[in-house]
Amino acid sequence: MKIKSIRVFQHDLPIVGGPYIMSSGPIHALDTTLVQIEADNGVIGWGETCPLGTTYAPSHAKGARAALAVLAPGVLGIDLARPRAFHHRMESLLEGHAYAKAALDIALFDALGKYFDRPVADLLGGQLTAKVPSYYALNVGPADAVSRLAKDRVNAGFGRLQLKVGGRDVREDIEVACRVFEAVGDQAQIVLDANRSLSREQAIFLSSGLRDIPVVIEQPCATSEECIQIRPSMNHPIYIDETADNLAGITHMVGNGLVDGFGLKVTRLGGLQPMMAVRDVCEAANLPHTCDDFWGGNIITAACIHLASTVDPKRLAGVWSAQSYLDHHYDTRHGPRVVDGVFSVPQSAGLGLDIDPAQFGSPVLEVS
Ligand code: 0XW
Ligand code: MG
Repeated sequence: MKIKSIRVFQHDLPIVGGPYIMSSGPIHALDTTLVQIEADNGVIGWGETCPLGTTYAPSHAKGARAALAVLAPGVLGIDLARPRAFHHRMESLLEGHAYAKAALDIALFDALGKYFDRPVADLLGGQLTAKVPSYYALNVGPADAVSRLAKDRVNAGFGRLQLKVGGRDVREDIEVACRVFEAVGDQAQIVLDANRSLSREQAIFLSSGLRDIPVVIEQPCATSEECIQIRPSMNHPIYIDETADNLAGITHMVGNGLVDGFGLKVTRLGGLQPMMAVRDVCEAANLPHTCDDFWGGNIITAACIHLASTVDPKRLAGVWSAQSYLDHHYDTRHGPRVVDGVFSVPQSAGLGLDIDPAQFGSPVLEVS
């Protein structure tokens, strides 16, 4: 089953009910990239990558499409049934750009699942659960509004809330976290995600101000080293997200007991194939982690759900999806939807999506 052709599409994702506000400021719209792989037996697979703007991480939408223009011609003819050989070929073509390679990786697994008539989860070791918990990210905002939304989201079934903090006086973040805890108490796990924005001093001050409240603090500082340095001074578990960007670094942190968990993004790590290794390293050390991504539509969300279903539920910290900020599904019938705070794991072949490429207009790249 060899790759016969690859088409790449650009697609705008306006944020409804937005903007999405993190410590780095408001985000009003995103630019996603979709990849369609067609095999010589006619099987079609879809992938996606959607960086979070141009400054959140070393990735951006035009960079993804530029990388795919280098990769696509070089992977034609590759056997889709050999994901490791596929990744080796991509590594021989382009250094880095994991977030772009991930789109091809996800399309490979979608096609492979369709060929074998099995859900992608079964290609990742097999699902352990039929449903996976989602979690809700609350914008940086005033205590009244954030605590009200927190209560509403818990009432909607979310068991985990991610409070965006940073980018303002830390005392405001402490106030908001206290009010959210008052509003939801032990009905939800509360995570404070600074998205790298705090100094070590600010992070220690934040944790000290919340010493009596059971929260997780995610990526408080810009580097893993800073987060590791302050961890002994913190009153709360520390998760690493943005700087958990390669297997070797993650293995080092896990093997040396330097972190308490991870916010993991499938495309940041290069796709589902490398994410299986990260999942298994976390499992070996009994470390919790999410199965997330930067942003994206049905394809990215489905990929995260399939992977999450193969994670031991005791260690799955949740699946975040941008879907609640989007005004459309790529597949209106099968597009993943959160119901009572959980996603159902697709049981049909591949990612479980039936996507009409016409919705994305003409491809920006087509190789065969
Ligand atoms: C909440 N997310 C998974 C979505 C946004 O991309 C940020 C990210 C995070 O946890 O940092
Ligand atoms: Mg995070």
